[in-house]
Amino acid sequence: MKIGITCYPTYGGSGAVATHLGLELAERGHEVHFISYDQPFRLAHFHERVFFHEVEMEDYPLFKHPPYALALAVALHDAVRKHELDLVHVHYAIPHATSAWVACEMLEGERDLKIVTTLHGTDITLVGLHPSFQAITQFSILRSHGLTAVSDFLKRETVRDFSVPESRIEVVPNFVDTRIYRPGLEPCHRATLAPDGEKIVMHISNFRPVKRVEDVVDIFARVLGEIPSRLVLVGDGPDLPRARAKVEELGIRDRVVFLGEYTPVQELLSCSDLFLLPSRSESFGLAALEAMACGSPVVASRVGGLPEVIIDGETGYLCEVGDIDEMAAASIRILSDDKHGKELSDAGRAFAVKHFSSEFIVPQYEEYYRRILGSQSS
Ligand code: GMT
Repeated sequence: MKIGITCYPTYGGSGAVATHLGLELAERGHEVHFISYDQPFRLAHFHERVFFHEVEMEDYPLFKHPPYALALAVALHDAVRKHELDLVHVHYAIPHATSAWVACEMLEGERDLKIVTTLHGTDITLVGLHPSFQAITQFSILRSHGLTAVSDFLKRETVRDFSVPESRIEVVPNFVDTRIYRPGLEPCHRATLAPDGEKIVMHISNFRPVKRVEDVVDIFARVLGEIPSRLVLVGDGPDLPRARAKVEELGIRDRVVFLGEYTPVQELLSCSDLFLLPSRSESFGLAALEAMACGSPVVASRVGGLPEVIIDGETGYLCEVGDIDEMAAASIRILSDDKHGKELSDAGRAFAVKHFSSEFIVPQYEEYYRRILGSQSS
């Protein structure tokens, strides 16, 4: 198949999943064209069947908000015509599903383009619900020929809040390449991150308010009271200054490593003893899955799709949002008992391999595309 993929190219789960999917599809013989305003952050290597098309934007003094959705529609339209794409798969509904619909309308009578939209999270649970976006989001996702959600939770939310018939949404969970994301990667960075042999507590995100990064610091400070440890914070975003301020306020600056944005996160996760994800909302929690695949137990909030990824008491612990005490107690339980930590680590890795490995999930997308295209050809 010839497939177009549109995603946000920046640090974040939807762009990560879209990129890994494109690369896996190319490995399986498909031709893949990424269409976005920048090269996706995890699209690092050359592949003979992978192409990137940058959306061209014209700046003009009249535009307070440059019309990216229109420029993307034109870029999709051009890519479909030029490369004879069979299908365009957009990740995150806003504005991608709308742009894809416009491109499809522009191609009417010329090419029977199919659109698949994958709903990732706040496009449904937060941004999409805003009065300025709800109607267009509902309209556009209903116009997509195929609609997938990354968790059962997100499917339920979409059915409830956007009146999309249940039968229209296929749940295809996020996935991880468990050959790349695995425990014990060499060279191991443990000695650099925790030179005195401390336990390593990690958090990776785009530091948006939904991630509750101040909770991460608060939980860690309580852990530090009991266990020699270091906190490794990876990523950047609007709440990074808050995290820094909290670290200063608690007087633990020498125990916290701020690494900023770092793409090959598996190199870090494979030496993590505990991953914290105390988010207020999380439709899936890709970072938690990547941590588990690398053998790191996870302590997270019991929200959204996280209970579909983390089995409470078996692969990590789930606690109520904002319950710092409970999250700290769970963290200390894991870090103070190596045998228990190892059990959770092994179980998490096994669960990730069994349910969320790319070999298992990518064929589900392929099969879904074939269904949407109404043919069995490849
Ligand atoms: O929806 C978002 O907030 C953005 C998106 C992203 O690009 O990081 O995150 C969502 O999609 C990820 C990939 O499917 C999920 O793992 C995240 O749980 C989800 N974020 C939220 O629901 C807050």
